[in-house]
Amino acid sequence: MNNPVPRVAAIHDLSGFGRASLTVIIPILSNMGVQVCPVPTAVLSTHTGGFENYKFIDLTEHLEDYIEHWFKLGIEFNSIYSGFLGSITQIDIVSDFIEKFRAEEQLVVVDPVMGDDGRTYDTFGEDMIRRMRELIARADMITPNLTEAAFLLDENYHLDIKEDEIKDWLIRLSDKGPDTVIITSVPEMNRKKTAVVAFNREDKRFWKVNCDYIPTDFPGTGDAFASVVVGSMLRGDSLPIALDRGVQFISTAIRATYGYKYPEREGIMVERVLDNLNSPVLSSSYEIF
Ligand code: PXL
Repeated sequence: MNNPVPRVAAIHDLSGFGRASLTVIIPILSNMGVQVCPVPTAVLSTHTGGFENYKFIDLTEHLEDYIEHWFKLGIEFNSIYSGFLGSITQIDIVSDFIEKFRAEEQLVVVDPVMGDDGRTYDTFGEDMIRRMRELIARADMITPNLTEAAFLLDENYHLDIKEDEIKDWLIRLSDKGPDTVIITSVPEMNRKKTAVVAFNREDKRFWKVNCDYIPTDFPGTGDAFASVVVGSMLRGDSLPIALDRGVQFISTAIRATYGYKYPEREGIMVERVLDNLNSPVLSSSYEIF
């Protein structure tokens, strides 16, 4: 593909306040030298994590024409990256988008945003989980958190998950289609640490990056993490280096935010740490497990 600046089609909502979805994805990827072309699935006044009575403007009925225009223009994407989706129809639209715009050497990333801490988000029901299981089959890479991985596999979410079990989950998720599976928010050492684990089907290697557990739960961190990984892969980094960059960025952003008495629902102070995206990755971080 002949794009001097790598180009990603980002299929996500735009939540006006609270730092989630497109409001974190665009600055992160732009800062990493990637052109973001949003397919805005919905416009919300805020994200749904901790705000009530938010305004939700569903754009589903407009998406077909929006996407058709891009198709007629012959736009080529180095990556297709989807996240929070509002309905079964939207899951189907992502699936069709992938089919339409599939190209050689392209990275299709599905972040199966469905819930956290063992629960689904307000808008996510059993029928959507079933459809999400089908969508991930079309992806090259998926980035569920531990809760979403459990939903995708119809397993019990539990915090005392052992190494053998998480390896089994990684393999079973990749058996569903994606070459690379990354699971975030995996508790380690009685919750003193949190790990990101990954498996690549091609070389059959398992990777792990640990970070200190901070007792907080900022919305939008999954979007920020997946964006850094996408940006890093598009820059040509290896999978474990992309994981390192993602974890390093999120840890720095959480630390930058946590020190203030700041409402969790407003998310991590991405603006304070964007510069870190272009600093060298710390050595001796990732490990094989
Ligand atoms: O960060 C995930 C996300 C994206 N979009 C909306 C959300 C959430 C999580 O709460 O509510 C609208």
